[in-house]
Amino acid sequence: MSGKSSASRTVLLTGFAPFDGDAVNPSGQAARALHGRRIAGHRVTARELPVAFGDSLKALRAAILETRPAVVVCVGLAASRRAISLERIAVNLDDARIPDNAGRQPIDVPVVRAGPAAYFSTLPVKAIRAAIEATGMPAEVSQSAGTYVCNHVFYGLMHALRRRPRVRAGFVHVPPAVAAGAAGSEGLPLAAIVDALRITIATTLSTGEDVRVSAGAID
Ligand code: PCA
Repeated sequence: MSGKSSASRTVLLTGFAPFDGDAVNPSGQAARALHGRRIAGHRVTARELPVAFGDSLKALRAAILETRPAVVVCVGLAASRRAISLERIAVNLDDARIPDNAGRQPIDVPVVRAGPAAYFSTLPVKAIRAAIEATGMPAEVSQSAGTYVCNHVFYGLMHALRRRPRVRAGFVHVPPAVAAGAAGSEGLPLAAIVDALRITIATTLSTGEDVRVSAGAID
């Protein structure tokens, strides 16, 4: 391909600012660590999103327009999880347990009025899980990104790209970052989280169809 139709070589990687009283957010730190890195012939552009309903999506949409990415991976912290969580489903629901950083706390409202109930990730989540596990790190496919700002961003991302199926996109929740060498019960070292995100991007760029062990859909 050439000229205007040439495929984008940018991977947009977003993390979040700290929230809920924390001083740091490993999702933003890990994204920043990969900014400018080349992965499988693509260049990573990292952005930090505010932990705010509405504003987070405005920032994400502006970054998509600006960078015209081939792949978008949004990342957030899930404080209670201990594995890299490849999110499969974004649901059209904001239901905030705590106020966001702007003081807003939407309860039981859709992310997008009259939008579909849910979108699926278009990242190859099973192949990514296998690739991360092969390095000895814990990884899982998750069926819920919650109903807070992370799910809001995930749903808004998939909605924004609904007519651009060739731009692969999805969401990854990461556990808290712990001191190097302390992997285990409390979380993962930041370097391991960074490596898991690098593997997520590399696997997406090298995988066409996701791993499937059986087919059984009902028409
Ligand atoms: N985690 C929150 C929002 C920002 C973040 O890093 C969530 O899981 O919704």
